[in-house]
Amino acid sequence: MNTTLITGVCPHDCPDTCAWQVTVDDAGRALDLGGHPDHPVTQGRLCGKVDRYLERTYHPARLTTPLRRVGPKGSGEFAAVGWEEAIREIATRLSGIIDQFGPEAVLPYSYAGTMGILQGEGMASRFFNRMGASKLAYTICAEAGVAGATYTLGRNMGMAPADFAHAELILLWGTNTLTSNMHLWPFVQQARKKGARVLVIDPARTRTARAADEWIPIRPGTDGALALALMHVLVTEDLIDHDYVERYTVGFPELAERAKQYPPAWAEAITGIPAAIIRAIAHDYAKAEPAAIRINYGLQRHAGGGMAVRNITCLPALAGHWRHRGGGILLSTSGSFHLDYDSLQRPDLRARPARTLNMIHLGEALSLDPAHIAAAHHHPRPIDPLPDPAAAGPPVKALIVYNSNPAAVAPDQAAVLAGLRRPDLFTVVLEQFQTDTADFADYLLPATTQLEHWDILKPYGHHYLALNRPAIAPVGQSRPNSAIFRGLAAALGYDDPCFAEPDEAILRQFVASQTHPTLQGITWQRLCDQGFARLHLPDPYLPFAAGNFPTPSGKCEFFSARAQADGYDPLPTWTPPISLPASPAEEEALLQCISPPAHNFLNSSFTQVDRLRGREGEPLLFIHPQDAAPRGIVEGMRVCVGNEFGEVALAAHLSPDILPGVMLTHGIWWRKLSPDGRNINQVTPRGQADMGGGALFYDVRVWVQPLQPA
Ligand SMILES: Nc1nc2c(c(=O)[nH]1)N[C@H]1C(S)=C(S)[C@@H](COP(=O)(O)OP(=O)(O)OC[C@H]3O[C@@H](n4cnc5c(=O)[nH]c(N)nc54)[C@H](O)[C@@H]3O)O[C@H]1N2
Ligand SMILES: Nc1nc2c(c(=O)[nH]1)N[C@H]1C(S)=C(S)[C@@H](COP(=O)(O)OP(=O)(O)OC[C@H]3O[C@@H](n4cnc5c(=O)[nH]c(N)nc54)[C@H](O)[C@@H]3O)O[C@H]1N2
Ligand code: SF4
Ligand SMILES: [Mo]
Repeated sequence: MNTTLITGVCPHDCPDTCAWQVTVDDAGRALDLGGHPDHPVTQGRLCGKVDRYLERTYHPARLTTPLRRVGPKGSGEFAAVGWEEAIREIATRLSGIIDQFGPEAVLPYSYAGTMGILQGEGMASRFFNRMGASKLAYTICAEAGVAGATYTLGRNMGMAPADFAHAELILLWGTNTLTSNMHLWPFVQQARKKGARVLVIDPARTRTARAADEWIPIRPGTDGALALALMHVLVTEDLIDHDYVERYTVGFPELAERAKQYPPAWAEAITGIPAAIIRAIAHDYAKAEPAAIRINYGLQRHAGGGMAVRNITCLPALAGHWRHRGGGILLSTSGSFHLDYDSLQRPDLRARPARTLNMIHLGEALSLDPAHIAAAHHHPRPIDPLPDPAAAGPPVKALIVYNSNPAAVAPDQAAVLAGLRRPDLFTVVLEQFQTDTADFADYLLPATTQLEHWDILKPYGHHYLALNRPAIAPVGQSRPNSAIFRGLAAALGYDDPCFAEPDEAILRQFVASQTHPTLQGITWQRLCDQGFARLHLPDPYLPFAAGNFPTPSGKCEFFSARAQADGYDPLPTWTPPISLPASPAEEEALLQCISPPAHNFLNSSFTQVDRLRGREGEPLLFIHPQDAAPRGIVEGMRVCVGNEFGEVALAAHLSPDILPGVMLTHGIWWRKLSPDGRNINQVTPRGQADMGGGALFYDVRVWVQPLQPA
């Protein structure tokens, strides 16, 4: 039997963006999938989830035909319908809504089911721009931290992952590397072979913490305080790289004064980390030649998440670590890519401005109460006003969901579900599977997987752009998102030639249209030949070794005039989370609840793959024995977790690996695969982080009690 090898790339929302190779037989069936051996970050290995990608692609529950709702809203009862009919009927409904309520009554809702530039916000943006639909602020994951990092560094950019191999000290801070960024780990191990120490700062002793040299347990949402105390020690004990600070930073005198207010003893009371340990970390950090920090988005899902990242990103400049290979910080590499999306997304097709609704306020956005709709308007900074309810715009009458599963992943779940249940809301879902959200669709349209369509992927954990070629024909009647939006555009009479362009041509044109020097030499031909290409950056890449911060001042901004103009303290400061207990009584009654990624799922994707769900078992509550005992909770018991937003049932697992006062459950289970048909986003709150309009997924206060007598 002849087989061919086709190069592609993992589409999932993960910093690693692995290149893969698919083995396809003569009959066009994919037989095997593996990590690309030549990709310097993938290094021939995929994670345990995507190793199973063929099981997902050929899953018996894949959606293979368009479906029209036949049962009540939310029942998930559908009947097959032809593509032509489905597209025609959807276009008719949308036209009616636009005629009556205006195009802003249509809300697209999407996230990173695929991070592809085309199947993500490529053709979809063209379509919604031309329509004039409401815009969506993509805040569900990273925006607080992005804003915080940007005030300090100028862009959300940092070290190359491979350079972690050259560090003497590595702080894995709010990141479960072995679970959510496993391709960084080999570089961490290389550093350790040369003697580096690895500390993990996390409320939980994760598998990464167990594999590291030391676990530094920290109370959720208090990383900003830890960073201030580290700065205090660096400043008061003069562990500063004065030459670096003088040449390449602004605001050091003000920062030094500020940091003096935050001694380790102050931070001990907030973070739970003993002052002596904070002092020791500061000394080790200053002495290392150099030290590297990996922060991930876990630590900014809090009310003070933006400021926490702002504070932490000041550290490498104070100690001068940016000078050296292996020194600095990595939150994301996104800001190193200077891709121009205009020719792809065509903002020029929008005839007039439209409101922007924040995706984490979906529940409020779907309300019919103008006050709630007003509250859903994107207002990322203190200076951004909320509109008067009378000016909030029309109710959302049509919701078009693609690349996301908001019924499971969005906070304030009860409000989201109430919105999705509205009989007058017209909901279209583009999906590969019948997710929790798909159950609420009026039309459910089958989408292709990454094996079946073209795309280009921009990673956020390294510097290699990658091309994905389709390896097999679409399964069943499924179509790429691009084709579905093309069809809807035609049915609505959108006749701009851009709606007729085929996928491959769009991508080819996208590559050709890039002009930024970092993209120099990345051609369509090269992507076709090699599958991936490194940005045109020096090798090794030390972005801030000699300053060159892309801030307004060109320096690392300890003092940020831009932050001040946006309504923030211009200096690093302490912004507490909302979940810290306010009194001893609260401390006794309530726990802080965090719900970080499960090892075997990717957000809510892969929960339907039996083998992976089997490995996770069931939705668990990790609780310290010290917190379990007074509540009468024993191992394996069913417990109820709740607060003013909602309740969810979990199975208790008593563990010393979670800080007392904190509970942890892994996300994100489909509600319908959970014992009580709910998931942890029943308790994640309404409200937003200090910056970027980010979500508060790990800034949650809950009570926990047995569901059954002991
Ligand atoms: N296997 C797997 N991989 C994934 C994902 C997945 O669902 N599964 N999700 C992907 C996505 S969307 C993203 S955004 C990324 C990153 O996703 P992140 O949410 O950053 O996930 P983690 O890297 O697991 O980091 C979270 C870690 O931070 C800890 N943590 C929670 N609150 C705090 C805090 O206040 N302070 C500190 N110091 N630590 C805290 C948690 O216990 C956890 O160990 O991962 C991606 N990779
Ligand atoms: N409690 C809690 N909630 C969280 C988090 C948490 O840590 N705790 N993490 C948050 C974070 S960081 C994120 S990023 C969000 C993630 O939230 P989402 O981006 O919604 O991620 P998924 O749940 O993986 O859903 C993606 C969906 O897209 C579909 N999909 C994939 N590819 C395609 C395609 O090509 N076409 C179409 N039409 N569909 C496709 C998949 O089948 C899947 O159902 O969740 C957030 N929610
Ligand atoms: S999910 Fe992440 S680690 Fe797994 S294959 Fe995709 S990019 Fe690689
Ligand atoms: Mo995310």
